[in-house]
Amino acid sequence: LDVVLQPAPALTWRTIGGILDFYVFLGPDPGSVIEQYVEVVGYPAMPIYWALGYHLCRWGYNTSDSAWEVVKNMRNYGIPQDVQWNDIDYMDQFMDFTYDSSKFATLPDMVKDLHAHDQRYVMILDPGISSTQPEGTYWPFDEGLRRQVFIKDAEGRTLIGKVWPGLTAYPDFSDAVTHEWWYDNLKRFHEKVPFDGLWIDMNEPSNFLDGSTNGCPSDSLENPPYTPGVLGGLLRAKTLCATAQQKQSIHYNMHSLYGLMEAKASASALKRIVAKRPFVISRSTFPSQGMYSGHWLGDNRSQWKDLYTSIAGMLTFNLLGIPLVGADICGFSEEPEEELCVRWTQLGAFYPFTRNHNAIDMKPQDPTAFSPLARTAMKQALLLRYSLFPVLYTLFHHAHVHGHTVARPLMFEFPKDVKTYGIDKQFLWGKSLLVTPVLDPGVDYVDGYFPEGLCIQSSGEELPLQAPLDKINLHLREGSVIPTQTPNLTLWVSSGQPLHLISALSDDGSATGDLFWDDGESIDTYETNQYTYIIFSVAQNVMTSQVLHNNVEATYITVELASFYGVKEKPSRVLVNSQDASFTYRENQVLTVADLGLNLSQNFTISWM
Ligand code: MIG
Repeated sequence: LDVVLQPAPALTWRTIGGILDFYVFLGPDPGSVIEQYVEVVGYPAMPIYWALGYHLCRWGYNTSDSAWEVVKNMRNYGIPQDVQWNDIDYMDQFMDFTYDSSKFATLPDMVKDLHAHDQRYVMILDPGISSTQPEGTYWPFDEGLRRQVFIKDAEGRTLIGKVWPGLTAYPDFSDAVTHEWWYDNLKRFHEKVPFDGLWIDMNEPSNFLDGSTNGCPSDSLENPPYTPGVLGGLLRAKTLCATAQQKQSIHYNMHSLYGLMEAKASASALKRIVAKRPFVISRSTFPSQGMYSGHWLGDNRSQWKDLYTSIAGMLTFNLLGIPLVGADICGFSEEPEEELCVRWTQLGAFYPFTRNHNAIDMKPQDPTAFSPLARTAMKQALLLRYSLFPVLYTLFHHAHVHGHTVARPLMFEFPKDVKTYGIDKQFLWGKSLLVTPVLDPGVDYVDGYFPEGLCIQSSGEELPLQAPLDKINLHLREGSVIPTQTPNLTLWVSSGQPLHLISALSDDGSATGDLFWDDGESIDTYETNQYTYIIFSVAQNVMTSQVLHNNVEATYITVELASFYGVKEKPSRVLVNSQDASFTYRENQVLTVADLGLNLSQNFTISWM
């Protein structure tokens, strides 16, 4: 299909097939439109906790040792990293479910070491299965043939295309038999390399040939009366023949669903293998994708304009019910200057899915590859993200249960302020955190728009903000409470730290916030009542923590510190659960109460007079 945006406020929608379901979502506000849409297509999965940590990847680690070296350097510099990835380099001749036993001989050891440090491992899989190995030497193909899992051409022969391993067959994920075969392959490989998540690429599906080794038949499906504006001007260009046969229908009708169905097979296999929430990141997506996977925005460049457009990309996928999304930090192709990579890591620290990824033959661009100054700035940005983990995790809970956006356009929170409609250089996390990244080279300030009520003194104005190279501007909206934690090198460690509650009081002295908490990895904790949910509210000099739902898992963390911004007069007494407590008050209207030692699973109050 193609969709054309007209100069008038109108879209022209041209599709050449499929079953068309039309819905009109009435809102009335933008956030409600998205909730209604997500209710139809399916709520996004609750991510496993480490999905929200920092991911490092590249194409062109020549050996497992070179990837491992980066992991060790990250640890030595104290830079947070939850997940190490591998691209197609790890495979034996680019074949799925294999690894190169010479260059990647130490891969199992690296994975063991990652696990010993509470870190995780994710590797790439492409759908194309090598079809040219001697019989009996490559189980995925032999077994796939035996079970008839591959897409067939119009004449019923296995359709052969070409991708990284050479000639390949394509699994038909519209068939349940294929899901079982995919699971068996993953399980066998997991016994050799105990991976934690999957990166599924090339699933448009992508083909270096047009159609197949035999081209495609010439008929009205292959050459419809109208061809949408697709790459190459032909339906078969760099993909499979429209006439190819899948279990549920011809490829003509199934094409756009390939990535969705592969994600579904991958998520369900992972669930069975690791018995935890599956982590899958997919290049191709379709409505409902958020139920099975997240998404990265594909091949970008190490350029300032790609840094800027990544914000719109991230926000768009949040509107589509796929909130676990991010662009390749520091850019995929080309090589970033250090300043760009610092600014990108700062913005990337606020992508819901935060991964630095790089193309083959480009020089390293992970944080350890840069000067101490740049490295430190990147580390600060990532520590800031890790300190906000309770906020981010709670936002994903609301995405999962209500269809809320995680990264959110300003207009969602301020739909009456028309000045917010065109803003694509700033965004929010949920309703209360405003991110204003630097998107230009050579500056140490950035202009930000502050709608009325976003900041204590703003009446809706543009303000210049200081932004030296080691800072990203983050503003907490008045009237909100956020839970934070002392960051650490992994989310496993930092998510066990005590909470620090930060309240930004509105002019009338009120604020609210919440926290969703569970063990971070079990499947369906919300659905099976294995979670804790807490509401924080401040009004008339009293903060109340109210436990609305309680489960034992959350009791191991405590609330250590509470700070209140916008307390207009110095209190004479502070009471914690009616007991006098010591406190500090600063002239900039900040009241801090430390050493609280409060049990998170019990209601408490902090009041001042
Ligand atoms: O033909 O696996 O978008 O992230 O590094 C290129 C190699 C295949 C495309 C992905 C990119 C990945 C690359 N892949």
